[in-house]
Amino acid sequence: MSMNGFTITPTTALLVIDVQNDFCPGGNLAVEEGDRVIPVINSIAGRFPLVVATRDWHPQGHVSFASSHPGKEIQDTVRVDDIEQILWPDHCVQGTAGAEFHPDLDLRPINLVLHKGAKQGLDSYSAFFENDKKTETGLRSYLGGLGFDRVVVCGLAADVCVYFTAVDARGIGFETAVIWDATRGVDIPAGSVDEARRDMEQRGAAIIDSGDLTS
Ligand code: VGL
Ligand code: ZN
Repeated sequence: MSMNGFTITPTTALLVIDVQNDFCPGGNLAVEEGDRVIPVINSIAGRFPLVVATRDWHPQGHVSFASSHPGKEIQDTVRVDDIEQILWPDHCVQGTAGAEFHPDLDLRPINLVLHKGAKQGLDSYSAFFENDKKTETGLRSYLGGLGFDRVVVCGLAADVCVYFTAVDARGIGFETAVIWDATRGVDIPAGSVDEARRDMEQRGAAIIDSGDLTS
């Protein structure tokens, strides 16, 4: 339970992060209970005036794949262009079934689908900035151009892409909430989800439940 609420105003967008087969049970980078976020997201998306969904969208041989770094294993880290990169199993490869949205996600309320992580040598956890923290995805301009100044973040994973999206949203001045019952985390190392939650709160993101959204 949270004690917070968050109002869906005419300038509040929903950001649905990476609800893709590879992050759900049975996928290549499965998040425990990842599919449990879907009914929650489906039940709230229609209440928002704007919905943006992201897809992690990596080329084969992507810098974030352990398989691209001979001798390295999953969860090892490498430094590439001065950026610390955690290594993952091959996941969300462009055009594969694992990169598709989970079939239960209702696509009808989605206004924009943003593909991220498509550069061979640069990962993108956040929906706003690639992992160099400089290269924009275009989402800031898209939302700002339409007059949106508030975002509600949900999806996968709580301690990776949801986390970095919420942190960047705060960093560029968006009023921000994260829907805790509409996210699940990787939680490697154990405790990462709690730590991400605390850090998002400290940066001024509201951590709420879907039931706390008011219109
Ligand atoms: C993600 C690990 C690697 C995510 C993406 O969507 O949270 N996690 N790539
Ligand atoms: Zn990825």
